[in-house]
Amino acid sequence: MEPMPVVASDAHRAHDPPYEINFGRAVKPAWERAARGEVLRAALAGAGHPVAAPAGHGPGPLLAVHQRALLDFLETAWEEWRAARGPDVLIPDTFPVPGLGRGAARPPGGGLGRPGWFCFDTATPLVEGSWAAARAAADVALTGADLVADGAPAAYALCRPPGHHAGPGYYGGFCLLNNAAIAARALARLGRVAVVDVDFHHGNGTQDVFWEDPGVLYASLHGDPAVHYPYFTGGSREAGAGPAAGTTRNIPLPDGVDDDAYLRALEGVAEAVAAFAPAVLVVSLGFDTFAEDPIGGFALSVHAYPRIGRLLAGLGLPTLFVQEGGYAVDAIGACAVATLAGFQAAR
Ligand code: SP5
Ligand code: ZN
Repeated sequence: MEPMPVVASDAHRAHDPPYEINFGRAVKPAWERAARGEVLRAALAGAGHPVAAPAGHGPGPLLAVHQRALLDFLETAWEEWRAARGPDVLIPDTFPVPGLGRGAARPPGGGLGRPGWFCFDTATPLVEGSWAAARAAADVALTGADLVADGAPAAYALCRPPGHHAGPGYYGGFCLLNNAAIAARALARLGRVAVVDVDFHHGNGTQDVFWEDPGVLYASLHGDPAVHYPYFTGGSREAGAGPAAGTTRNIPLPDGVDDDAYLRALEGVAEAVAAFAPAVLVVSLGFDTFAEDPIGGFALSVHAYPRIGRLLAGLGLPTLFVQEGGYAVDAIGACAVATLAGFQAAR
């Protein structure tokens, strides 16, 4: 079998914020840094995966997921911020919590106050190259989706910045555009789509995008939001709404879960996917489940990843892997290679 194709762009390198803010403290270097993309690419290329550049897909597929106001903001944010004499890292100063400003008819006009309307945390800094990187990451996911739609059994989209925390009208959680959601919407032309999210964190953005979409199943295993980011979403009672009630599945897991416990939970997700009978599978693939990850709370060993790949391959679906988190920079290359190897060995 031919090694799974990888899609990657160099544009991610220009999104390399010097720090982020966690709990009021500067984290330097930022967890989500350019080295992650370089490490993943080198490991996959070294393992024999062919690496292709993305094709531009224009704004259409982005607008199928995100509000124009968010896209316009992200495109112009840097220029506006600098024109208003903002410092060399764009992090919001003020957030409009319910009761403060959301009742206003529109976001504040250009300037230093605007970012808080669109961004929901302090850990997602923008720098000059962030928009170009985010656009390229979405194109990477869309190009991977095209490969799968054109008959490849599977493809891996090396997206950076990641995407699953970005929602229709907001960004945060290191994510600017929701690459997996954008790809899943594009793949909906093939029929029903399942999105399985194995990043350590709940993909609040992806859940939000598909909350009322009965054609897309969103299923996520993640650290308990009672104690982990993004805190406000990912509870097991959140299941979708209207015609899509039941097409969102959240399985929070306790800290310290090991390979066997995790794989058992993923087996349950696979059963839900099979019951949904999708035409295609999108995997939001994070390696922050790894025991040594600096911000995750699980205890997976490297041996979990080929098992995850094998289990997902067992669904027998055309599959697009979309890279999300994973911050143990020395380990994520091996995790990625192992996941894809496990998947391919089972096919
Ligand atoms: C895509 C993705 O994985 N986004 C995650 C965003 C998490 N941002 C907040 C990080 C908070 C770090 N808390 C550190 C706890 C260390 N024990
Ligand atoms: Zn994560």
